[in-house]
Amino acid sequence: MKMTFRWYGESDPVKLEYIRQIPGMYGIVSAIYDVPVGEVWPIDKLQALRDRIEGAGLKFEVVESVPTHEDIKLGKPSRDRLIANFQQNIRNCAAVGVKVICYNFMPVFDWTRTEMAKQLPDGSFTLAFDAEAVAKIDPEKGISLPGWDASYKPEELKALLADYKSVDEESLWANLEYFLKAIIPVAEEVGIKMAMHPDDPPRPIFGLPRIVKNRDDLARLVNIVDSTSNGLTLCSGSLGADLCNNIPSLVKEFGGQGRIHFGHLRNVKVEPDGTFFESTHNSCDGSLDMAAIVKAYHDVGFEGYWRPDHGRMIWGETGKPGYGLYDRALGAVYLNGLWEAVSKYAPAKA
Ligand code: DNO
Ligand code: MN
Repeated sequence: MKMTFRWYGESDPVKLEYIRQIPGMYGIVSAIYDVPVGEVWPIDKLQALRDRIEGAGLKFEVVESVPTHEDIKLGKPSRDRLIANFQQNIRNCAAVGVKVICYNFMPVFDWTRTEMAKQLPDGSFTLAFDAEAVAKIDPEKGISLPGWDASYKPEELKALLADYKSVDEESLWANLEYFLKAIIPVAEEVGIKMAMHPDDPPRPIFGLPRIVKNRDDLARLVNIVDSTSNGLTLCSGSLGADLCNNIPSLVKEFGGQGRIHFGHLRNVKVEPDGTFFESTHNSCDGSLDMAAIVKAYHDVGFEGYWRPDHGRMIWGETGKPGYGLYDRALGAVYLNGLWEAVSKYAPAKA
């Protein structure tokens, strides 16, 4: 297991030099943020990013995310040009030493929350999702969500939602299949492992289809192209927001097949109706047994990358919700501790 940390580039208030000081930190997960979605990331920008990260004593082997243009998910005629650009991005990432690319196939919205700063009894702030509040939102009347309000103009969002009216789960699967059949051979050729991030939360929202929610979806996805380059980012917090998903058994099944390349590790406190908040990483604070998850990774001999996923905002920290330094650093240290314990006392199964 190689521990990594997400970094948003020079504008990120969390400095690379601080990340370097987290014990056991191997590398940085980042992306090119100033190229429009669907366009090619220039190789010199990627080289500069790699050199900056390596200059700080860390590795740059994981990209999160190469965004998937909506026209690819919608199956529009423009997708062929956009897929060719995505293929070029895979090649360019490989050229600078990237090994894993995280991406997702969620229509319109990536992660969805109803609250960006829910205060917990200990005084910290966290991201939360209220299932009832989301059920009450009528997409026809406009969707206002914290974290997404600035992403689309109201009329853009309306047009996009109208486009998705003709896309149900099966047509989204068909569009994914078309995409995977085009990109996975390129990834294989240049030695990149593609790692699909599951839907967050793992349920349809606002009438939009979501297809990467549970064990059967993951199995269908990896079978579309039978290649280790067609793999997963197993996000414990995203999948764990559905209490029916058993994360250790998903790690055993898909990790055992060599299809998990990237683990997002975080904990969530979940109610039966799917309402949840992001807790500390520790098992005692959330609904997930993090020790069991870590042990499952160890049992399958996991050699890929991990990162602590979102953290709470603590110790007076401000900045991008979920992506402060302190709680993610505590998460990394806790996860490294669990890993050391299972490595010493529960040797990997052959
Ligand atoms: C949530 C986060 C996601 C993730 C993207 C990856 O759990 O990890 O926002 O960054 O979905 O494409
Ligand atoms: Mn995640």
